[in-house]
Amino acid sequence: MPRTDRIAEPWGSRTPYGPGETWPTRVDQYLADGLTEDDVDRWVQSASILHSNGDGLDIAVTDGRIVGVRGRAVDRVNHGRLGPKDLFGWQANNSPDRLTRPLVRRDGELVETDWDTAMDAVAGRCRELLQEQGPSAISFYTTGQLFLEEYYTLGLIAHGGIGTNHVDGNTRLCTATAAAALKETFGCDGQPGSYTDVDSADVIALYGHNMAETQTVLWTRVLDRLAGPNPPQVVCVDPRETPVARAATVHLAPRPGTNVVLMNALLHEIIGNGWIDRDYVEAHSVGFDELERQVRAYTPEVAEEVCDVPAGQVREAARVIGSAQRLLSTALQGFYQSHQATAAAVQINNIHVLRGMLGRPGCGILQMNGQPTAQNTRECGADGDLPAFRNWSNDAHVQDLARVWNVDPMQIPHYSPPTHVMQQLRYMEEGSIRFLYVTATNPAVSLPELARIRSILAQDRLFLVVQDIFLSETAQLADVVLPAATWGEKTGTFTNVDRTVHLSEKAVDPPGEARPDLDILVDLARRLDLRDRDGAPLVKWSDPESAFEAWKECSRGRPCDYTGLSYDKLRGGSGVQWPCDDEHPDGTERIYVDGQFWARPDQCESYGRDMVTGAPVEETEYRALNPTGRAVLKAAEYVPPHELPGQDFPFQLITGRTLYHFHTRTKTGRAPQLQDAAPEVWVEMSASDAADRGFVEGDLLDVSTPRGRVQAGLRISGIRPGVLFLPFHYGYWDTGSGSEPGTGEGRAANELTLTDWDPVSKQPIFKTAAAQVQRVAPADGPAPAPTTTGSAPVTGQVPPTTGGDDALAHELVGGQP
Ligand SMILES: Nc1nc2c(c(=O)[nH]1)N[C@H]1C(S)=C(S)[C@@H](COP(=O)(O)OP(=O)(O)OC[C@H]3O[C@@H](n4cnc5c(=O)[nH]c(N)nc54)[C@H](O)[C@@H]3O)O[C@H]1N2
Ligand SMILES: Nc1nc2c(c(=O)[nH]1)N[C@H]1C(S)=C(S)[C@@H](COP(=O)(O)OP(=O)(O)OC[C@H]3O[C@@H](n4cnc5c(=O)[nH]c(N)nc54)[C@H](O)[C@@H]3O)O[C@H]1N2
Ligand SMILES: [Mo]
Repeated sequence: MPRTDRIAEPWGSRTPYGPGETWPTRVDQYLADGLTEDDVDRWVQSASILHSNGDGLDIAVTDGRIVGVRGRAVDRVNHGRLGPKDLFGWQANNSPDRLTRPLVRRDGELVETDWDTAMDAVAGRCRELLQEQGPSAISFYTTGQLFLEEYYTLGLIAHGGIGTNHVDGNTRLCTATAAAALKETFGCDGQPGSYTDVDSADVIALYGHNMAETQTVLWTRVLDRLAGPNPPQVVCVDPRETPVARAATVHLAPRPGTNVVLMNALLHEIIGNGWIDRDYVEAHSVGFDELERQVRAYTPEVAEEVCDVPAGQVREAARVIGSAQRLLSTALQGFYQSHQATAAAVQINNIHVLRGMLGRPGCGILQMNGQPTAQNTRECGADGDLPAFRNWSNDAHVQDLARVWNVDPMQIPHYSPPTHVMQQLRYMEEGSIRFLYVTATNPAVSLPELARIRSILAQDRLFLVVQDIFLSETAQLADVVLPAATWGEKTGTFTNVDRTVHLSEKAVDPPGEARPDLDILVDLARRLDLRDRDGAPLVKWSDPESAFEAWKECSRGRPCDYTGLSYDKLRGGSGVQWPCDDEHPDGTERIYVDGQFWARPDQCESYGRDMVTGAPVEETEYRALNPTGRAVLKAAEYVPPHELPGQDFPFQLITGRTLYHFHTRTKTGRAPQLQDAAPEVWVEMSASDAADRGFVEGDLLDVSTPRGRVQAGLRISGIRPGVLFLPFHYGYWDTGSGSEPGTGEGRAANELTLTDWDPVSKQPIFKTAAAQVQRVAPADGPAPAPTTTGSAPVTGQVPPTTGGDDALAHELVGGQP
């Protein structure tokens, strides 16, 4: 049975296929400690949790412990394949330093306690503040990594029970722009396309999306198309030479923060050359004249000047996109974590509307999600929006939700937009928010400008509750820490980027006294004595399946209709795409097939926003603009980034990811194969910038911005000149030095990032800051950066990244291993 070092070969071996064919099956499997299938007691159905792809997998259980994973051959998403994080990341579940008991702060120290004491402290402080100040004192900050059932319960508690408008998720840092861009163009969140579009696309365009490293299995699908007959052409827009860039037909490497100019120039060419479907535009869109007028000034020469991309390359990319018969586009953080995030992302939608490329095989848009369950955070309203894409500024939608919840409509805050997390932080700084309940996110590493974040979270007057599985950097600042059960230890559902819903079943018991997040939230609602308008308990369920059944009712008749789904229906199969209802009992592969959108004024989730200021559009304006619910072509002019390089800070700093780690590494840092592949922070710089300064591979550099400094080993990579890249995975926590605060200070990229956001989606800017570098010490070896990825070295003798015997995983093409 073939085995592959999946650290050295993250995408595994090729199974080439041609356009319109079915992607062959390849089942990947990894079992720890030399175990074989004969040693496995049970296989339990689930899907992967360390990215948004939703790869179906089964969890191997032996003696009540997780011992490995195997891809599900039947799954529509991965056809059996798994990525390195899927194969090795589950080991964190078994880590000896999991939280096993609740902690409370006594005399400045976190000490172990029992659940009653901890939960009474949380509910008690919440009630006190509600009496003193009301709901405006209370805020919730959640994640894209819990399950649907948990978000729906959290949203109900916060909106329907406590009545606070201060509810958001780390999805604000992640996919707020995906949601915003879909709302702006189509009136509603929800991805038009399907992963199967990869199978038939003739052009695949990736905008600020390093799919090779961040959705490795989806990229494997692209690689298999590239290796087969009649391969698609690939367009990549990224300032770094990522694996995507290396595979591209055309690679545009713009200056960070200039995406809107580039997109407007592409549209200038597409419209100018008449590569548009006039009938489609006429029948199904509004706003063409304004868009045409707006892009008129953005010639390829203007793009060359602003973006520093040769005009000829812009023309070439426009020609490839403009002559595509089946165009698939994806976008992610290179577009979203930017000062004009939504303005840039909607131009991708515009290309599809102009070319009539929607609702047909190969013609998808994937305004990507990043986190595994971010779609559910948004759908269930745990990001502050109202559940099932109801419009908070439409009274009829609020009333309808109040009916579902059996509460007074006035109980549900809808007088102003939900308070996004960056605004919540301001209120905490000013002292009006005094209670923050954090679930499954680590803001002390992942939010921008960490010195400020630490000082906000550490305030005495802020009561901080952290529900996590480890004593994260954030948990260390908490007043109460609640130990959670995680994936594999609890049951629930989640939905990936292409609307595929998976069931993830409990495989093993959680460690110690850790409890599923759903249990903890239900307990909180009970202790707060939250009730509906008839005096019955507000939260009417206590197990995941009943929560799912309640959610189904909330989604009935909405775009994300789940009423045709059940746990039983999700068992054994391959994942089902919403909407799934009486009309579409097996789910729906593509939405908007007939140019019908959820955009009518009485239907839409949002009336939209001004692209430059972010001000909400009034209902009356929207009714005038789009009375019949067509796609809206939104135009946007370019505004330069707010912080530009200058004499003192001559570089532009971008931050992001590497293939082997997930976020703040609480899971991947505890998986030896992944940790060893990228053990420490590094900084990337171009060969010409390094040569100008006399730097060589491995030199220890001090990278600074007006907000802080980080020390990192230099990797000379294929990044464009003038730009630096730092991975953001490395907080204080260090596998070598324990979980003590302070041990790793000066490592986190967010020491350097700025407090600023896109005016439309409110997504913070992680991709442009002005920075400078100095050498601290000469190299004593190459930088600790992988060689297999966007950080591949372009100079020096750097040994290739490998995983050795411990990273050998089975691959069986065509079936079960
Ligand atoms: N291995 C791994 N996979 C993950 C995750 C992880 O932590 N590790 N996290 C998951 C999550 S939550 C997310 S959100 C996704 C993120 O997935 P991606 O968005 O693919 O990852 P990033 O590295 O944040 O950014 C993508 C690219 O944007 C480019 N970029 C930077 N600035 C600009 C710009 O101004 N213009 C353009 N066009 N490009 C720019 C960067 O060079 C980078 O290669 O990944 C998901 N998958
Ligand atoms: N500089 C910079 N900063 C960034 C980004 C960037 O590109 N650059 N990207 C941003 C993006 S896209 C994202 S998504 C964020 C991610 O930022 P975070 O959400 O802060 O990162 P994670 O490390 O995933 O944190 C998740 C936490 O939840 C815990 N956890 C895991 N599973 C469970 C569970 O089942 N229950 C509970 N209760 N806890 C659990 C983990 O131990 C961990 O502490 O970072 C953002 N920050
Ligand atoms: Mo994300």
